[in-house]
Amino acid sequence: NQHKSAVLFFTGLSGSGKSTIANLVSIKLHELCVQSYVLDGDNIRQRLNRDLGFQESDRKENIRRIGEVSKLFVDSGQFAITAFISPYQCDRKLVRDLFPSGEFVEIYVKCPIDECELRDPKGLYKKAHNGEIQNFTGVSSPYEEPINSEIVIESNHETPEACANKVISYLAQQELL
Ligand code: GGZ
Repeated sequence: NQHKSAVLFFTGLSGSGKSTIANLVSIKLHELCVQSYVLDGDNIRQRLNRDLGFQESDRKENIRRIGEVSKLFVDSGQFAITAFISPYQCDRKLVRDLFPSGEFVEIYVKCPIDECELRDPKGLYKKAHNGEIQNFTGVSSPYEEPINSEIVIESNHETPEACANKVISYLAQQELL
């Protein structure tokens, strides 16, 4: 199966649905016999990046390392699918610039913060408002809205399934599949 490889760089608030959609995309790629690997908090922040917290400099270093790891995956011929908040425009650009044009696909999972707070799957927004967690994105730490994403997904208007299909369609259209 002849296909190119790329990084699918998801960005969005906590609770926006990045991981859910990223994992669905990975399943759909597998069905198309295309190898991918999802990088997320579980396999990166708890291991390679366990020395990093959530202050600005740590988030920057988090994203920088994720960019480098993604590059290794793409070099190996696989799709790297990353699901991190990545709140700063300059860090997203830094990762983008590691790749030839067309091999970096930024996917903004756009969801109003009210909706993310309503979902609050881990109760983190509640803790952020109580002051139990500091520097929480959208509450006490900024999220710079992406301005040049290849794909914008409004996760509060579409099912995760439809969102994932949108990504697959884009890849096919760009002849990445
Ligand atoms: C934001 C935090 C924080 C703070 C813990 N701010 O919903 P989650 O739990 O599973 O996703 C969030 C995750 C964010 O880590 P990232 O590596 O994606 O962030 S960044 O790209 O900004 O480096 C949340 C949890 O970690 N979490 N504390 N203060 N999210």
